[in-house]
Formats: sequence, C-alpha cells, structure tokens
Amino acid sequence: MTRLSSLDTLPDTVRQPAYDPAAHGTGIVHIGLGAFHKAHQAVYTDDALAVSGGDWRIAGVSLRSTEPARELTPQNGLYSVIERSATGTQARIIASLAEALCLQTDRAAVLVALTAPQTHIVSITVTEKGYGLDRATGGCDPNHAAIRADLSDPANPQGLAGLLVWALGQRRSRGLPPFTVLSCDNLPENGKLTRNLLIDFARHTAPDLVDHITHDVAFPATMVDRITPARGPATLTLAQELTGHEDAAAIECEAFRQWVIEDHFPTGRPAWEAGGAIFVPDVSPYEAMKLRMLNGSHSMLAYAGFLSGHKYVRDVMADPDLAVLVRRYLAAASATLDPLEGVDFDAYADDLAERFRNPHLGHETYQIAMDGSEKMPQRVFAPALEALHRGQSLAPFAFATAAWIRYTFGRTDDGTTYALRDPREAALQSASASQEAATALAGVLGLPGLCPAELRMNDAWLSSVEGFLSQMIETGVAATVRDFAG
Ligand code: CS2
Repeated sequence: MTRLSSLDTLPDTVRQPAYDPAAHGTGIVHIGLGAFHKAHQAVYTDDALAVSGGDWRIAGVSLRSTEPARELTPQNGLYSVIERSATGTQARIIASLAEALCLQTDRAAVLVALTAPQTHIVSITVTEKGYGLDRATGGCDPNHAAIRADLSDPANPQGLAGLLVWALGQRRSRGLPPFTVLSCDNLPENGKLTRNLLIDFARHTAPDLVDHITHDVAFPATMVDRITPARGPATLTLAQELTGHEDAAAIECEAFRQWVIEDHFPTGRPAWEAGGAIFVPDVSPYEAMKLRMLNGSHSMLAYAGFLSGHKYVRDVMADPDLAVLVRRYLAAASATLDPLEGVDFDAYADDLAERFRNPHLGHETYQIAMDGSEKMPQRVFAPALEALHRGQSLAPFAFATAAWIRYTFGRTDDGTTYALRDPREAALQSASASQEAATALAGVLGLPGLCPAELRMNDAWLSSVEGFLSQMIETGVAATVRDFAG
C-alpha cells in the first residue's frame, strides 16, 4: 500500500480538497501542530481555500515533538480527518498544511516563517500548560521551564512567549507589520490572556516592544470546539481502509465542529466563515458557555468516570447514574451564564449529551483527566464562584472538585495506580498525600493561583466538597456517584 502524498489516486468516497494546494501560498504560522489543530483550524482553512482562495496555507510548527513533521513531511502535508458520528464515518483529506516544522530541528525555517512578510496570522494550540502563565498575576510564570529558559536567553527562544516576542521584535525592526496572534486554546478570554502574557514577557526582555505589542498587535479571542480523541493504532488502520493509502498523520474526531471568533484581523484572514465559523464582536459569552458546560462536565465525568472504572466517555454516558450527574452538571453550569441571544442553553446541553454518547468515538476519560490544575479554574471554580454569588446550589461543582481531589490520590476505586499527568503533579501529590478528606482538600485548594480565595474561604463550599470527598474515600467513587445521583 502506498503512502498518502498526492491527491491523484484517492477513491471517490473520500472527500478531497476542492482547490489546487500548489496554487496557494502560506499566510499563517500555527504553533502546536497536534491533533486538535489538524481537526479544527486546518479544516476551516481548507474550506476557506476551497471557497475563497487566497494565500492562506499554514506552516505548522511543533515546539518540541519531531513526530508531526516526521509524519506529515513525506506526505506533502496531506492527511486524513476521519469524521465519526453516530450515523456514519467519513474520511476527508486536508491540504491546508503547506509544511510541518519542529522548532528543535528546523529552527531556521521556523524563524524565517515567523518573520516572513506574507505571514499575517500566528495561531496557537499549545494546551493550557503551554503558555507559562502565572494565573495569580496574569503575567508570565518564571517557574515555567520555557519561560525561565527564554527569560535568560531571549535571543534564542524555545517557548511560545519567547518565540512570539522575539518575532514581533524582528518584524518591527525590519519595518514589517506585526502578525495577528490567535490563541485557540480552551482558556478564558484567550486573546486578552495571550496579550498580557506577551506584554509581561516583553517587559522583562524587550521593554521597547511593550508599547508596540500593547497598541499595534491584534489578539482576537476565539471559542474552539471539536472533540478529538488521542489517536490510536485503530485510527491508522481505519484511514488505510477508507483512503486506500497508508497515512501516518491521520486523525479521528467527531463530525461536529464550532468556531466563534472575534473579527479583529488588521492584515487580513482566510474566509473561515466558508467552513461555518461565526464572527462576533464579543466571544466571551460563547467561551464561558463552552468552558463551563462542555469542558466543565467533561472534567467532572472524566474524574468520576475514570475512578469508577470507565475507560471512555461513551461508557460514562451509558452508566445511568453518571449520566444523571452529567445532566445535572450541565444544568448547574448553564444557570451560571447570562442569557446569550440566539443560543438556547438547554438545547446546547442536549447536544452535548448526544455528542458525549457518540458510540464511534473512543475518547478516554484518562485523556481528559490530564492537566487538572490547568483546567479546573475556568471549568469548575469559575462557575462555582458565580453560583455562590447567585445563591445557586454549589453541589454539582463541589462534587466535581471532590472527584478531582480524589483523582490526585493516584489510585482508582479498585486500587489501580496511574500517573497524574499534570504540570503540578508533585505539588498535588504532596498536598493530598494524607488521603484524608479535610487535609487533602485544604492542601489541594490552597495551592497558589488555583481556587479563588472567596470560594476557598466559604464554609458551605468547603463542607460540600469535604462531604463528597469523605464519602468517596469511605465508600468508593462509584457508590458516591450512585448516592448523589439519587
Ligand atoms: C477536553 C477537551 O481533554 C479535555 O480536557 O475537555 O479537549 C474537549 O474535548 C474539547 O475542548 C472539545 O472542543
């Protein structure tokens, strides 16, 4: 079987790019060339190229892993997206990636791409922990490995903030307009957050750039959505079956996708609306809805589900008690949101439950459980605080928090041990080492920059979390789930 590398020999059943990739130049550098980018922004860009053309292909960059470039380069950037819904499976070939680079091994090419006159946008998916953000100050975290390295050697950047500030400085000194910075990670107000991060980093390394970044660089906010499980060997087999080619870069994801973007691109952008992207003046209500409802319930079901022995999200949804808790969480999270014109939160909740039930998606609870210390603040603590202010029940959020703290113990109900996979793994482990509810609760929630003080000081909140956690320790997570589901 030949390797995918051209569009010439694909079966008709596979959806192919409706444009000639070679006829379009590169206009975007994307940092964080993982499955999510390939399932989301690259697909929207593929649609935009087909409908409106333009020089908007993407130079994809991974900061550390050499794997994406190894997979994509021999395929001329082509790869299959296998879209899986309850009703069918469809392969689609994406041609919007012009090249795949790794900063470690293709440094010169990455720097050239970032400083090229034709680069108008730098988009980002480095996950929450990739930013090196100090949540307490909103600036950069000097203890983050890449921030630390780049603060001490800013001319040789390794991480996101260092790289972008360096490139913006180079462009300015060469008289080139800055690129637009488009964060596509699940962080609240991701545009503003990235802007503050770069301004703070520049304050330390290039104070003369602070004004420039503050006034001349655009950081539109976005809400991104597409459930994209980590790829397994079965994905590659499926890609072969569907396309008739070996495809080392294939990914699979749900059929649904959504992108809401603040329309602030001073030097232009692809016609992403061709793929269904929505442009709005203020993304924050959409972002809050997605982070609190989709991601919040995801985290809750991942911790409670993983600990009670459910490998996949679809298995959690097939457990009637957990399914009740997911619906309850969705309702509680939606009650913390202000009304959003044109959006029905109940219908959104129904759609989410349906998406979580997708029988063809092997989305592991262990994957979602990763990096809890980076996810809990915006997904669970923010709506919990809002519920407190509104006098609403704290129980669903307290339950999710107890499940996360219980997860930091590093063993499931049946005693199986696992790695936490969290950037604050060591701190979490020592905070919960006693495996005793009150101590673990105080230790974990007391970690700096994690849980808002107002919540941490609230007796109703603390006793609710402690109640659930004690029960999880004494009777097991599954029994606590059953009891809470009532
Ligand atoms: C998930 C998200 O892994 C996780 O934490 O909650 O990756 C989720 O699947 C996406 O945000 C969906 O758009």
